[in-house]
Amino acid sequence: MALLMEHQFRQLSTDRQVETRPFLDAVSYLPLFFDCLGSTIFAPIKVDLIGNIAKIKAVYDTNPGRYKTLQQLLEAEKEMYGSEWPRVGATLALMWLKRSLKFIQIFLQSLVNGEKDQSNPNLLRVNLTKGYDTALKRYHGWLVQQLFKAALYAAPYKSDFLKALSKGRDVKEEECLEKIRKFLVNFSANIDAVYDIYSRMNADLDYKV
Ligand code: 0SG
Repeated sequence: MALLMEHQFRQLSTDRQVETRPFLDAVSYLPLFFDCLGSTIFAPIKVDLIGNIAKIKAVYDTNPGRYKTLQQLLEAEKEMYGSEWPRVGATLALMWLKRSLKFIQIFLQSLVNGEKDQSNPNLLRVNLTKGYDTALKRYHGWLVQQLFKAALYAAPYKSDFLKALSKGRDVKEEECLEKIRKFLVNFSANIDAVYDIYSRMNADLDYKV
């Protein structure tokens, strides 16, 4: 759990604007989350996430003043790219990144809510499937959906996952879940705010990969 708690997302102010720099700082630690799933078969997912973050950061670094908030960044790209937008630039990268973040959010929320397979309570499949079905499934074609189903069998036991999140320390399950609950407060608020930007600006696309 140390992994998440050491890199908390910022509390949003009342206008719910997400500042780009702190958002990028916080998400830059999330690829490590996929290391906690143990198997190297999750490496391509980590690479995809790192690519999204690098793309947004590259755009932000060209003009930090102009792109102070994520909404300003999208508005600037909308103007810049015209009819190509939103399937372009940092807007496209953030569209996919937010889905991976939503997957993590729903997975962790399901875990702390105590949802489990009663006959295999130490498995994470119920929680991972809920995250996947909510955040990603509709954007994946048949092949990637089958890959997800296969990857579920490489997922770690809950106890091993929680230990990895705690950087190898033996922490009591309830203590760990309590820290995840705290992490989820700002994390979820940031993700919801990003989803709202895409919804307000009509920037989300519904194609499958
Ligand atoms: C979900 C399957 C899990 C299986 C894991 C093991 C097998 C690995 C096989 C590889 C499949 C990995 C999943 C990656 C899928 C990606 O294709 C999609 C779409 O990616 C976007 O495509 C890029 O992220 C964009 O990058 S950008 O920054 O440059 O903008 C862009 O390239 C875009 C293409 O856009 S287009 O030009 O077509 O408009 N990525 C995702 O679906 C998100 C990551 C999935 C996380 C899944 C978590 C599952 C955890 C499993 C646990 C059991």
